[in-house]
Amino acid sequence: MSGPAGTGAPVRTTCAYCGVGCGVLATPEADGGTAIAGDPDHPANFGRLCSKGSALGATLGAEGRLLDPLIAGQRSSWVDATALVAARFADTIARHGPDSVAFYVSGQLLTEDYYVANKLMKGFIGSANIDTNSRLCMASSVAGHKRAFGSDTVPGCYEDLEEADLVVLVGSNLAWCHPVLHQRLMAARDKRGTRIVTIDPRRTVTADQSDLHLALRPGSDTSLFNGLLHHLADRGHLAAGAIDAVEGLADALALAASDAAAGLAERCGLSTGEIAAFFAEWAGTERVVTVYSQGVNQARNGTDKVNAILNCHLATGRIGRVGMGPFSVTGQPNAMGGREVGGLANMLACHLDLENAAHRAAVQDYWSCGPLPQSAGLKAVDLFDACASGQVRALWIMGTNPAVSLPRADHVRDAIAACDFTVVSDVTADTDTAELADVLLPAAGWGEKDGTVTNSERRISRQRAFCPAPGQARPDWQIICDVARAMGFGAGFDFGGPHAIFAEYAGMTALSRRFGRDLDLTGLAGLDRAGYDALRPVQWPVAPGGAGTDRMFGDGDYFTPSGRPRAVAVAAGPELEPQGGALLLNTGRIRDQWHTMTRSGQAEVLTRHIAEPFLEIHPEDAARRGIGPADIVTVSGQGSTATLRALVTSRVRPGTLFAPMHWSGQFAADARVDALVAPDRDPVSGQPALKSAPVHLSKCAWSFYGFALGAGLVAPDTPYWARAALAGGAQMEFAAPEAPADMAAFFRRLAGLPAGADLIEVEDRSGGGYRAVCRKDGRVVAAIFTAAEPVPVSRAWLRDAYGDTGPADLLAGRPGADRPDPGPTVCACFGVGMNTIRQAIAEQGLSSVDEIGAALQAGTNCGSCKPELDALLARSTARLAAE
Ligand SMILES: Nc1nc2c(c(=O)[nH]1)N[C@H]1C(S)=C(S)[C@@H](COP(=O)(O)OP(=O)(O)OC[C@H]3O[C@@H](n4cnc5c(=O)[nH]c(N)nc54)[C@H](O)[C@@H]3O)O[C@H]1N2
Ligand SMILES: Nc1nc2c(c(=O)[nH]1)N[C@H]1C(S)=C(S)[C@@H](COP(=O)(O)OP(=O)(O)OC[C@H]3O[C@@H](n4cnc5c(=O)[nH]c(N)nc54)[C@H](O)[C@@H]3O)O[C@H]1N2
Ligand code: SF4
Ligand SMILES: [Mo]
Repeated sequence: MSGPAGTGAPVRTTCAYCGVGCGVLATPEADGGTAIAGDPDHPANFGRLCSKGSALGATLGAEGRLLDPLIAGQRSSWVDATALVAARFADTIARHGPDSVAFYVSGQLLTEDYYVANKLMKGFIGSANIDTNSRLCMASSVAGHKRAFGSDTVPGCYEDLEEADLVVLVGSNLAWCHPVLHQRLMAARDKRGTRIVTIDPRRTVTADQSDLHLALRPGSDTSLFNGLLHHLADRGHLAAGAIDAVEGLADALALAASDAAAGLAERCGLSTGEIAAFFAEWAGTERVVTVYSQGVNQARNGTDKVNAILNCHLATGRIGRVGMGPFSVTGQPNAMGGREVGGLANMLACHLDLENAAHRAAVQDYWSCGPLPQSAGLKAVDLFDACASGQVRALWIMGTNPAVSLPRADHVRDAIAACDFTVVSDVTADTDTAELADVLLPAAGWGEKDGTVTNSERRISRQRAFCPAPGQARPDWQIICDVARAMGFGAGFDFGGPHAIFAEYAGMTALSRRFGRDLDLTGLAGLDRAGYDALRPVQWPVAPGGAGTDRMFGDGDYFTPSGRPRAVAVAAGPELEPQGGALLLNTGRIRDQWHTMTRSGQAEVLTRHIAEPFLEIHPEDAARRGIGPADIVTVSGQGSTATLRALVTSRVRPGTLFAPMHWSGQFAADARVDALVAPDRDPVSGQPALKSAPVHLSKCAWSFYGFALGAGLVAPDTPYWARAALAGGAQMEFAAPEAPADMAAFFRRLAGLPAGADLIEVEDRSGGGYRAVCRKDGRVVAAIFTAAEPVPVSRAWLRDAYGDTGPADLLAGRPGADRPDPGPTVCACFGVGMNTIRQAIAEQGLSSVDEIGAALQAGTNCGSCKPELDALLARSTARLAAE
């Protein structure tokens, strides 16, 4: 395939974001940009991409990048930085032992990076103190898989969602978090009429797209699935011989029966009719896939939730066959790869066990290293506690932003600051975690480095470099190997490139085979550099001569000592109802941002969907506190606060709140919601309960609200602000208890304008409002709109008008009659707003997503907004019906 004239050939790579693992074609363009398209030949996406994937090209610029090693904030060289890191780690180990140092790594590292980090810590430093942000993400699924299957194995593949007749989505906002997989499911539904049930306390866009939404009481999933298990047994739906074939099933059934007898509907907060409908669908459909994600994993009983789901599939034999099975969808691009190479503190590489002496001896032999640690190292939350207490004295954080993403984040920030020596490897210069580092190491990012990732369906794909790394940035594997060599572990880390690391890792999986485990890549062990470069996506296990494996366990063989799968008797979950006027804070993701926004926050197209940190509040809870739409509210918990914009909606249950996890100190004044989250953990997996923090809520009775756009905006000195990227500048929301005395001075400071800059001002003395615009050479360079109440200006219209020659009536804050207000952006690819879509539906009588696409282009590129288009159609149909 060749690119258009004047451009390079497309490079096949894999998306940097979620665990769907879509194939991407990246084509360098003559102007230095990169054209991004879905790879039609990649079996994860067959050419599709979502809004985040489509915008990857906009995140490749040098802006915001960390370009040089920094020691105490000063530019340095790799020679000096590597020597310093090696010396400080070696010295700390010599004085305080190997467990006085730790690595905290990430499911966003490539498998090769992960492999050498783990080899260095467990094999050569001799400590198991390496944990990963996957602890916050997949640990309960890993533990649940191991309890049930004897191994951390995802049984099925994406095709199963297309071949199923019923897909149950538990604690998964698939439409926003795994959009391309959701699109595949929707396309299959169009063909075969797949039924979809969503189980989520919140009415998400995914729930809108389902046949049945069970807005269960938070945390009651184990009871619901216990009830289902009991129902399946009661109505004769267990597989023939299941009681003997599945270890522990009798006990699981007994506990399920007693749980089901004790007021199931009441416990789950659902009607008996809803429960009966769900049970009947599940029982009556053989081809059922149960997809689950963070609403399951991130709970105090996350592992039990996982096993409650697995129990139902094992008991009915609906696993390992086409269109059936439990399916843990992974979050990060390489959450799976990290699990494979032992990135968690309680695992060895290749799915071998730290506690098993024979496994340890085999690994020691393969690596030619000293004795391996015999027990698990510190898990994420404990690891940062150990930094605070002085047990860990040297810490290396790679590819993750724990000062934002870990529970009790203010404590974590203090713990990192308190650690004697902290190293951070990142692609971004300014992150909340990077600010705390003694040494900052610039990593090569997506598009600049080579390696492999494994997606949710065990499929290994290559990420390939297509542009040079800026400044002195280097791939993570190289940074780690250089430090290892400087520590004197040369022979183990003399790799000529990621292909050599991959070959060593793939060869090592022979140990997994030898011990009867499933993680087998020996079919790829002989790849040379050319073979590695040409590697096509393949699902492990890959035995020699094999073509990979789509489904596991179809033969009924598991990896437990008995070879039989295990059902686990799980008790009802903990009562989550908070006491003393507290509310339950649920947290998660939005469609167009990725985690702490270090990359996605730079693409202006991705800020058009949602540009501010918000808090979903049920109307009853809002009314009780006098909170109106768009008010600013304070949420408090764990001795910390967050200041957010109120979004009053019945999408959340009364007594519960929802806030996105994305906003960091770089993008907002005070919106790090993890500061409020308690560090409660699942006792089996160590995964924190990030979806159920008790918090208090109050309204900020303030009288100064504003919105500004400009080229040089700086964060104002107000207790609320939120910044978002905008072509040629930024936009800023802000609010404060009182308006500043000198509004023009406030605007000049905010917009970075010279003292003499010409302003056109309008002041509304009675209403406390102020509006001003500054033009240069006829172009708008900055504008501000403030009021004593949340300012009702059209952000979408202003964003379009900004940088334009600027309509004369810009200060009106909304379009004149001749210029329609597009409303908030729904389709990010073509910038189509909600008002435009609503109007077209009404005026042109559009009745399907395809018709909207034909009329407005919305939804015709990446398709991520199709669920929202469908919801707009449904609402307008409902309105017509009501008229
Ligand atoms: N756009 C976008 N996509 C992403 C990411 C991103 O940052 N942005 N991150 C990726 C990563 S790393 C991950 S882990 C995945 C996460 O993907 P998801 O798990 O789908 O996303 P979340 O929004 O974290 O949470 C899912 C849902 O769990 C629900 N929930 C809360 N409590 C309960 C409960 O007690 N029971 C049930 N049944 N549900 C509950 C929440 O209301 C929420 O809607 O997304 C991946 N994809
Ligand atoms: N309240 C709450 N908290 C949560 C969650 C939740 O649902 N609710 N979800 C949890 C989950 S599932 C996850 S996965 C975590 C995610 O949380 P984090 O991992 O902390 O979030 P990211 O923003 O993805 O951080 C990745 C960092 O790596 C950098 N980076 C990107 N590419 C590279 C690279 O190639 N090399 C290096 N060295 N650095 C790179 C980025 O700039 C960024 O700073 O958050 C967890 N925290
Ligand atoms: S679904 Fe979107 S974010 Fe996830 S891998 Fe595919 S393109 Fe990337
Ligand atoms: Mo995650």
